[in-house]
Amino acid sequence: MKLTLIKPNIGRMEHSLYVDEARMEPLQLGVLAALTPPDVEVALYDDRIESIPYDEPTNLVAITAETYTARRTYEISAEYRLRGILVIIGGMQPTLIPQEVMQHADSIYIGDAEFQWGQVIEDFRQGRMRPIYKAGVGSPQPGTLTRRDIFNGKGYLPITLLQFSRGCRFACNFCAVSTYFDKSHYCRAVHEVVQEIEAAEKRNLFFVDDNILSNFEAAKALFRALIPLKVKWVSQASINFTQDLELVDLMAKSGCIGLVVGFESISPQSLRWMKKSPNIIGGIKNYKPQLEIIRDYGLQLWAAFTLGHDYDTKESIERTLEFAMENKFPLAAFNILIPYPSTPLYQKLAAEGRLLYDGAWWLHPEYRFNYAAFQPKNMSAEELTEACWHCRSTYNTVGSLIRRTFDRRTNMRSLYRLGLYLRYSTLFRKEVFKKDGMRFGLH
Ligand code: B12
Ligand code: SF4
Repeated sequence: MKLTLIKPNIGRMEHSLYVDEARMEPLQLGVLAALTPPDVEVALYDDRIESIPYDEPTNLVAITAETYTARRTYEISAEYRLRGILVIIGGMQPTLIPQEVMQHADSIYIGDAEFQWGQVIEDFRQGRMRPIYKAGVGSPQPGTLTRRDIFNGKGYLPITLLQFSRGCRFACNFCAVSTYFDKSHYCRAVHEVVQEIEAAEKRNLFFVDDNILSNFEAAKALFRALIPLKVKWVSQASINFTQDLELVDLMAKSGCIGLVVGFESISPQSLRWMKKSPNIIGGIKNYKPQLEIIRDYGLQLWAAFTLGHDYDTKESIERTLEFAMENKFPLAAFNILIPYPSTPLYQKLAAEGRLLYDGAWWLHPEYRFNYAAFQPKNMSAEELTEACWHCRSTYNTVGSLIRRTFDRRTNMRSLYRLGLYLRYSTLFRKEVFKKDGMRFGLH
């Protein structure tokens, strides 16, 4: 039996194809391959880099789908089904909105692969694959090491993706992760993480945890185990971690060089509106002392903002940009607030009749990457789109990148740090300009 795994691209630029230059290993497909019985031949095709050989013989196709890649996923699925090959779609999108995905696949998989993927393969072999597999969510990869040989030769960034935990205990109203994991956080056995690192060839790690510091004590146990491995790692976390200096110290000692941190907004009203509780604990005036702690430890931040909440105005968005410039975050993402299906934000905007593009913006032919998909409270949708673009483009001018370079406590801390900053800030700058206004799907 042969199984073909597919990672879809988002789409294409207006006048040419889009090649993602910041592409990383698709970890979920490495996990799926590892959970597949060893007698099954596995092939991986990454639509972000290569053409999909639809006519190459295969028995079953498994596609991983997010909301942004849904449209392209359905195009790929249609091609295979036209050739009589069964397609199963799993991941974020079928878990958030199964009724839509079901229309585009022979079978859909809801939840984490760990729980029922073995059953799917068995059912396929018996010729009785079910239309829906409803699995749960839980700890990452119990007893399973990611299969990384399928990533060979694809030209991914030289960084190993892995997970210590999944989900997050907080309940931000816009967060698809909070909906997927129902506000829960699940950790993997520390010794299995260590095993995974020892098996990987590279020592630069990206823990793709949704919030690696959701549980302080669990995180400390991980960091203690990482110290002797002498790795360098980045991950994602909520800002409240600065409350526990032992945690910050262990993090730095274990090789943490940077984090994606969701600041989202500098307005207390907006933070309350979106239920971003980790940022409200102790009050927003804390950003300044919190940032001092982070800088003392030399952590290079990728600050993430979401713009368009009900208390946001054009002026508050401008102030957010100024806040980011003042703090010289090595990277900053100015994301337009996006109503992902089934999130509390989506339901609220739908109830208020404020969704644009007929609600399913991700499928609408007129929708483009980084466009506002709802009617904001204090400006028009076009003004919000424009304000976010203004932040993104201003933050990423060459002059702005140069000004941020000379930060003694972060980028200039060592040659290694400087190299990282120069490499990734220029790479992501390029992506920012390329992706804006991208079409979804290829056709
Ligand atoms: C790492 C990551 C990235 C990396 C990309 C890594 C890469 N490989 O290229 C970077 C930082 C570049 C990135 C970029 C973006 N990301 Co991102 N990213 C993630 C993150 C944190 C982890 C994904 C991951 O690898 N998880 C580990 C694997 C093992 O878990 P998994 O994907 O959940 O898969 C499990 C199950 O879902 C299931 N499963 C998955 N697929 C399949 C398929 C089958 C057949 C089966 C049976 C099961 C199955 O089994 C797996 C194992 O249990 C997720 C959060 C999340 N929890 O998903 C966000 C997330 C996927 N990203 C998101 C977004 C919005 C983006 C961006 C669009 C951001 C932006 N504005 O530019 C971009 C572009 C994404 C794209 N498709 O091109 C959103 C998507 C929301 C949605 N509703 O779809 C998420 C959910 C974050 C969030 N908080 O909302 N991202
Ligand atoms: S803290 Fe981050 S991961 Fe957790 S619910 Fe909020 S946005 Fe989602």
